Amino acid sequence: MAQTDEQSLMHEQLLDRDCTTLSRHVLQQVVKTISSNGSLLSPEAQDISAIMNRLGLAGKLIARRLSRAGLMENALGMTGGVNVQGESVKKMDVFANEVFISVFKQSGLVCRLASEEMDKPYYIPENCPIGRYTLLYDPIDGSSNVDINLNVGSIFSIRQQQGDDLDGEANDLLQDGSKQLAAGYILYGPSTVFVYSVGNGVHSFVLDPSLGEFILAEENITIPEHGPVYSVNEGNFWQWDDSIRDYIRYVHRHEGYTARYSGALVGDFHRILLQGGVFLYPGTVKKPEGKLRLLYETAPLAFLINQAGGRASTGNQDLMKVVPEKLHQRTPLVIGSTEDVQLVESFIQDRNRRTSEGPVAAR
Ligand code: P6P
Repeated sequence: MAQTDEQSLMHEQLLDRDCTTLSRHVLQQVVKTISSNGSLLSPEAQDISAIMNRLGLAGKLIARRLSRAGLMENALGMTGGVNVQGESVKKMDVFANEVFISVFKQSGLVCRLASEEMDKPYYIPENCPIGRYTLLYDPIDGSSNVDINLNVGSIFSIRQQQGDDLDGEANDLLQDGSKQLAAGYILYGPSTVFVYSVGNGVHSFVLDPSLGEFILAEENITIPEHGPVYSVNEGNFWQWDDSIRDYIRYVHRHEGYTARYSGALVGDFHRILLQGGVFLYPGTVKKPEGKLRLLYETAPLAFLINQAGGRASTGNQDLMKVVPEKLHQRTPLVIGSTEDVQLVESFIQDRNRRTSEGPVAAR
């Protein structure tokens, strides 16, 4: 039976959507970014698109392993080792870390990789004369969720090498978040979602396993000004500053707030990006600088949230302005809807003010 015009239009639209793959979209975006603010020099536009495509391949390889891990020998559980963070290393952490390294070998794109799982940056010498890019990444964020089949993610940030790094210390990476060319994450959940920005909006893609392609799901994602969710590990309540406790008491006592916390930053962030609200990982007595790492966790997410119209801070400072002193530096994190982040900051500023004014004189 002949298709109606409406049916053929719908099929054409569906086909066009299925053809909006990650690599095609990134190329369109980086061309737009060049024309808007010239943040990417035209010869590098193709590079960023190719790098993003390789990151998509890494995501597919990790998603495939995660989907079968429960049936495979030696895929789950601990390695018995401890990483540079002092955290127990899971077999999936090691696998995912190696995936990112492998997809960039012979790519001619990425010269250095800096990872949560490696004390020092990993160099791919054959790429260095050609590709001046550094990939900073957390290969599996939230790995405590892996063995119980809950969502985990990978977080990435792309920077351009500055200078010749002759001492192999990659000290040129110790710059603020504005030096990021691109950032994003891969969320391994009921579906595998790839979210990225090259400085021209935030865009999400869903992996279509039947095509083996990430297909555009949502363009120019904008976070709501305010949302009901606050996402924090309240088990740390007694380790927080009074200002954070004051904020938590406020949301406990006021209508319209609900707690959601998965133990995996990428999933908690993704919920807030789409529905609004705030994620917090404040400093604690044991970790005054917080737990999350700046260069490959909080700075990439700050890049994204700014592109989505939200806000990210340490509680006291715009997170994109933090200059790290070391590769694995940690920062406190308050990130999400502008109104909700500013509410948290207001409790911190109020406490700072009262502390600076000293004890109230007896009247
Ligand atoms: P806690 C996972 O280990 C992680 O780095 C983030 O993904 C997550 O948000 C946080 O740590 C959870 O830490 O101390 O609440 O278990």
